[in-house]
Amino acid sequence: NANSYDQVANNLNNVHQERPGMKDSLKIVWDWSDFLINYETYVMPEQKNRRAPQATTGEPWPMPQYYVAKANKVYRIDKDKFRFNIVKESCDIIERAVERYRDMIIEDTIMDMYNNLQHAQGTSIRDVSLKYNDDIYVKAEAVQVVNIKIRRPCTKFPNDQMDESYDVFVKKSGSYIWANEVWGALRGLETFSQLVFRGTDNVLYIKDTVINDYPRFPHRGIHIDSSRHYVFKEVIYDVLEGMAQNKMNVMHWHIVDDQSFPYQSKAFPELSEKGAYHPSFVYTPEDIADIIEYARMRGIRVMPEFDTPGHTYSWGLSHPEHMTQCYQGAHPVSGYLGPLDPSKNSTYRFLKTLFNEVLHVFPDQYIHLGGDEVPMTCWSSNPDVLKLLNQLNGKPNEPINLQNVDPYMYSYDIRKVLEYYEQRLTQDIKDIARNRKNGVRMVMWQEIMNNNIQLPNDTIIQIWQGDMGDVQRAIDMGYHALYSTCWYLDLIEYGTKWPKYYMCDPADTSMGYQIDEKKVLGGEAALWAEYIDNENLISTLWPRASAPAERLWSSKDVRDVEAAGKRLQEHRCRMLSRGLTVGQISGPDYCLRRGH
Ligand code: CP6
Repeated sequence: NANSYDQVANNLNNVHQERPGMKDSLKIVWDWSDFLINYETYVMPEQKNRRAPQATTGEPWPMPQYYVAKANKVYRIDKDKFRFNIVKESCDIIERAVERYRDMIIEDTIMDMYNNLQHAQGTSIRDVSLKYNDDIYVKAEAVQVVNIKIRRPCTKFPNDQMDESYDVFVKKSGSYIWANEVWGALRGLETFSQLVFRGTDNVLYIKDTVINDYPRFPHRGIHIDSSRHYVFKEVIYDVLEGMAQNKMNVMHWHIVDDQSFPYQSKAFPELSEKGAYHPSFVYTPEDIADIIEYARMRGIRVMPEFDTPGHTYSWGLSHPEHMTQCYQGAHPVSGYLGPLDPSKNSTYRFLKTLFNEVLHVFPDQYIHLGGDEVPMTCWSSNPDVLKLLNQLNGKPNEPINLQNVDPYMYSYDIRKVLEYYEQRLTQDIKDIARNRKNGVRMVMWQEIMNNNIQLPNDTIIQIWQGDMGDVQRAIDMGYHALYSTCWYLDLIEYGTKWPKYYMCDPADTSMGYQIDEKKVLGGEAALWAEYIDNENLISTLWPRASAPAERLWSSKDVRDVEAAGKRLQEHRCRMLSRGLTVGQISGPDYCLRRGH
């Protein structure tokens, strides 16, 4: 095997030298010949009972709705001649997308190196993947041009009505991606790029394929939290790129919370001046515009969350006057400010100005208003709030009792105050949004429903603690629902957990609830960031979030964990080879595309 060893070492050196603009320091670190020797001498003999490695077979994730691929009919892709041809309805989104996908398909040098490496080992990998470059396949003419036809002119921003359906044909007579809208063309490009695989002869192949595909749910989200730890813009880009590779389409951005206020406001700059962890740990309007643009290019919406009236400690650092003063009996507790103060008109004026700005900075129709975990004990200790409560009950002159106030045992139900607050806030936001093109739709955490609060019917309730019973309840109250309970990805445990995420269904009827699937907009995988920062965000999110991604996109009856596992393994390796530092989810394994 000495020959092929030398050949590989040479190849590696060539790749190494050819990389333009490579820093000198990297050249030293990338001493591949050393790596080869180590790999052969020490690593390989020690690996016992290895699993059969997964060949790269060009299987898509998430599984398309209709998918026929002929494993015995494979076309070659000629790297030098391969191109996408936009037949019609072009725009910046599709033009830039074909460049990205062309690069992903043909310029994956890291993948080359490892495939060469593995090939030279003469291990079982060879046996698995050799079948893709032997004569058992009909190698028809090379696929050189993929024609993209979009039926309607591009719209600028993705939205909750966007048409993400597409068809892909890979045929001897030609290859096509057809879509009604540019959003479908993006999904089709992603799928096409996933169909391409690399044989051990280092040639790119694609199977003869017909796909007709569309999402099961319109809302397939990732929730990130930039308050508990500040998330760098570059890491948010990686979140978005990972979402594109998993056909997810809403980034729910929990931008501020108790711990920090990194949103830089024009109207109230003091919010981040006092509330951010550090003057540089802020999102300027330009940063936010960059992130929205990066997302738009991938057909991803950016839905901001400004969680009120609870979870607002960091707001109080610059605006204590809008916070509720908590009391102990008749006495204010110094230094203990609670949620926003619902009893003052100035609070609502402040919020109106802030949300007016936010609705300009974030063009998406949806805004998340939080409403979770409101410490109503503080409210029911405060005389002004209790006066408001008496008013709400039509007894403005009733005396208030500041001794022994139990929030749920006071003469009137303190939850009325939350209802008043949310009704007034949502009305204000509707007013602000009257001169917006598509108005506004508001999303709130499930406490709004738990507290039996009546809001406009187009409100969306996000279930994070409950099960299908709660989904059903939200629907019964007239709302739409989003499901997240089973996809709290920051709750990490030892072992292979993705099947649990995978089997969870946001419109599960097996428990006897006849959920109306049209009322379930979809779901979100939530990555709360108390224990997440820039170092582990991507590796905790991906590929774990790939499980909900397939659940939300693919047909309800795609539920075979074992079959999914094989595709997921390839998908994980693919994300890795495309530069995302994805984590481990299924025990000992390795990728053909990188030394992992
Ligand atoms: N922050 C905010 C949080 C959580 C919520 N809201 C949360 C609660 C429980 C778990 C994870 C996260 N950290 N603002 C609840 C929606 Cl397990």
